Amino acid sequence: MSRTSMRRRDFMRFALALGGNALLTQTALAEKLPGESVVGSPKGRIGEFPKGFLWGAATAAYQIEGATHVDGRGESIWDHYVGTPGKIKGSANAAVACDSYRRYAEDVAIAKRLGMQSYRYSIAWPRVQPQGSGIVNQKGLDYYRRLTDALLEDGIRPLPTLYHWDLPQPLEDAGGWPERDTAQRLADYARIVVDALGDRIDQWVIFNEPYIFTVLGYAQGIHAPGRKEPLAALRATHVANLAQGLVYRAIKASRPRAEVGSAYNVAPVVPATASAADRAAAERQDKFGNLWFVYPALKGHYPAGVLPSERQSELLGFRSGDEEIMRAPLDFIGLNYYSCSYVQEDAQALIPGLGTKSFEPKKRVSQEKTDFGWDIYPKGFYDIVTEMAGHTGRIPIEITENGAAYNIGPSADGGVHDAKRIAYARAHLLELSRAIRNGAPVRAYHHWSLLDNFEWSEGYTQRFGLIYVDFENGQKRLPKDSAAWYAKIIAENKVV
Ligand code: IFM
Repeated sequence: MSRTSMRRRDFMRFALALGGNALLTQTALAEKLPGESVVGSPKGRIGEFPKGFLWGAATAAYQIEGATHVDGRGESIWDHYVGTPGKIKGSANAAVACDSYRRYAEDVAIAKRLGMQSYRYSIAWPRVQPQGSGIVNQKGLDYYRRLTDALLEDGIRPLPTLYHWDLPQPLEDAGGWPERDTAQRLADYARIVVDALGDRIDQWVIFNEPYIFTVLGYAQGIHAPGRKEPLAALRATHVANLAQGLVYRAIKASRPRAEVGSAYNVAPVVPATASAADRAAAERQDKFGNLWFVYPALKGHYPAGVLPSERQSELLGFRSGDEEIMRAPLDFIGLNYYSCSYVQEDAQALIPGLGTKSFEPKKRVSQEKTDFGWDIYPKGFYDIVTEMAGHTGRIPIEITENGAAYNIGPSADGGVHDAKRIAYARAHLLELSRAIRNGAPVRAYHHWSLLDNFEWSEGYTQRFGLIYVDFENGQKRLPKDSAAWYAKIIAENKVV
């Protein structure tokens, strides 16, 4: 690494440690502010963010890189799944996606131009370990080193996620996430990555949305690997929790000073009707959807009242000693917020959240929807960040994703006028600033996403990017109006 980038990296570390109360790590807090609670910006005005707040954007390897058969990358469950007819809209695949494996320098340059201070990306396990165990593919590690160094050169904090859903297919062939051994495989891979790149990365995210890849992948069957096995899904949630603890310790063993977090999809849960049964279902779903991967890490146990207590161990495949394995005293918590979720009691399902019965809520929180059909509910952002901070206390929070799909293309004047995305982000940032003012220790915000990209089962039909990507014409990038607007927010550290 060049001396310049070292200096910039030291600066980023300094900024993270000293940029305001909300940026202090737990250790720093213990040293510097005994007994004082972490607060965001109690005196700030709504719409203003604390000094040192980090602004950035997020992406994920499978959604942007392409090059799925290049430089020794192995097959992932998503490569396998997209090959199954009828699974992905438009029969799309991610073989090229945004072509970021080749164009990463251009993407980093865009992030820099917009003034971003943090970039969340993910590392593809099958690029690093094509079989999911054993042989390491040096070319894969080299790619992430190049990407990370490009960010550091531009003074942007690298925030890699170790697992954003691309399980190596050989591990699925051996049972996948319901299989206990997968937890140790992830920890081994994490150790390889952190040993290789830990000299230049200070913060690591273990998982992206463990609820989604276990429940949608193994119970609902609408994400890879496409299994509809609710009991296997429950076991998968437990194995993911074991993995979270093992990976936490693998990272700390390699780099004791690294900060380790995980990114959770969170949503206020709204009962489909006012009936007692639906309200009880919503309460259970709040614990399952929002806390199922947080409690094991921070407290060493599952939230009570989700599974029947006398059957919980059997249903999860929980063994004595697992309490300690799952523990991961995370240094920061990542939250991804898009909308609320609705829940109806489902007598057929073990947990309402594992059910697949469709229903229409009696009353929606909002009549306005994004192009994906998700209710626009900015107040839910305030509510859930506040609720989660109530559970996680003084641990710093990073918003690891927030954004909206609006499928707006270039106009005749050549611009992409996505005023709707600006309105969505503005309303959500105002609510976030309110949550910070109310004491939530939030230190960073990452917009999802930097680029339009491969939106999983939706293929390329949902555009979340600040940058338009022309998938028909060589993946050309075109900044949308929202990109210019976001650059102003970053420059002024407040909502404009
Ligand atoms: O694209 C996804 C991302 O991979 C995980 N969080 C939600 C985004 C929008 O659906």
